[in-house]
This record gives sequence, structure tokens and C-alpha cells, in this order.
Amino acid sequence: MRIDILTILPSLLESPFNDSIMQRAKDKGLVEIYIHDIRKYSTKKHKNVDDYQYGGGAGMVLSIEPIAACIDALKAERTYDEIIYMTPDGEVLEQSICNQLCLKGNLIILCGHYKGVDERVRQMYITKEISIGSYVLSGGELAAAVLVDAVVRLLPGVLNDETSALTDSFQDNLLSPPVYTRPPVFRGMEVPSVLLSGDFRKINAFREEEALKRTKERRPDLLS
Ligand code: 6GU
Repeated sequence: MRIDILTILPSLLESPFNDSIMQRAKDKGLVEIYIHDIRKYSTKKHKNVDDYQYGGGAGMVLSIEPIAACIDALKAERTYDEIIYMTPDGEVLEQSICNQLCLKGNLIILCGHYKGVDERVRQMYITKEISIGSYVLSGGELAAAVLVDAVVRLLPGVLNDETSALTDSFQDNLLSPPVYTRPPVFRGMEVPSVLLSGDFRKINAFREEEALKRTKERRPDLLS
């Protein structure tokens, strides 16, 4: 998979992909991630990438020209399966969307800012609009990092058996059961004895039960 991310704040996207599972995915050649500074595509004197909105009102709007120049340059090299715009008015991200996106080859992700991007960018280029929840971020960069992390970890070969995505919360619409490691007793708090029993039928039954209980308590919406 190849992911091209367009941003006016490239420094915000430097560290999220350089550790742990993301770094391993890159090292294994399972994903290539490229960060593009939209400012480099500005033809203005002072490399502006935004302008006042027509009709008046507070807040700057990202201009279409530098974004179009960057996307056109990318599309001239290869075809893209989706061109995604990160925006609070997009479809709210769910595991099912991540599962679909991890099957794609090439993705472009555009990070919004200020009052957003010129609507014509959305009409001309964008195939999917994604939000990561009902709250407002200063820009789309952190949301893009969330999306990329959630998608890349699903690529075949990124996770091993131990970290398998199949046992993730949400993959079966259930939250994960509680987990424990040594010591068996800490300040009088005991690990549930069934987990120490070695009886895997009982252990699995316990985990399923706890997952269901936790989901009923915390996220009943997942069960309906
Ligand atoms: Cl994708 N962008 C911004 N700016 N805020 C958000 C968001 C995206 N998702 C939730 N809040």
C-alpha cells in the first residue's frame, strides 16, 4: 500500500509513523508513506496556501491551486483508489471503514485546516470524507495519523499472531476482555483464578463472558 498525505503542517506528521508497528510495516515494505507540503506547490510570491472566503466572514480557506497541483502531480504517476479528505463533517470513522481501506493499493489523504478547503477541491477530487469523531481538531493531521495507524495495522504481515487484529476490540463488535500478567497477587488483588487454571475451554468461556459484560456496560450501542 502507498499513502500520500497532503498537509500545510508536515512537521505534525513526522513522528506518528516512525515507531513500533508503523515503522515495522515500513521496514517490511508493506506500506510507503509520503508527506507532501502543500506550500511547495504554491506559485504565490509568499507561498500562500490560503485566502479570505468569498462572501466575507472570519477564517481563511485553503486555496484550490496548490492542492490541485499536488494531486495532479501524484495522479500523473499512478492511479489512486481513494482521495480522502479529513474533515469534521465527514463520515465518522469505524472499524468497518478501516477494513475496507486496508484492501486498497494507493491512497491520497488531504488534511483540512482553518475554515476548510475550497468546496471545488471536494467536488473535483475527493472520493471519501472522513471524521474521527464529534469534536473539533485544529487540523486534519492528527485525524490522518489516526486513520493511517488504524488501516496500516490491518495490512497482512504487519501484525504477528500475538498482536493479531482478529482479537481486537470492535472486530467482532465486542470490547476486549480484561487482561492480566504476573504477579498473581498484587497488594491483595488477585488475578481471576480461571486464568491460572490451564483449562482453555474455561478460559475462553470466561473471556467471552467478560467481553460481553464489558460491552453491555460500556458500549451497548455495539450490540444492537
Ligand atoms: Cl478529520 N478534522 C478536524 N479538523 N477535526 C476533526 C476531525 C477531522 N475529525 C474529528 N474532528
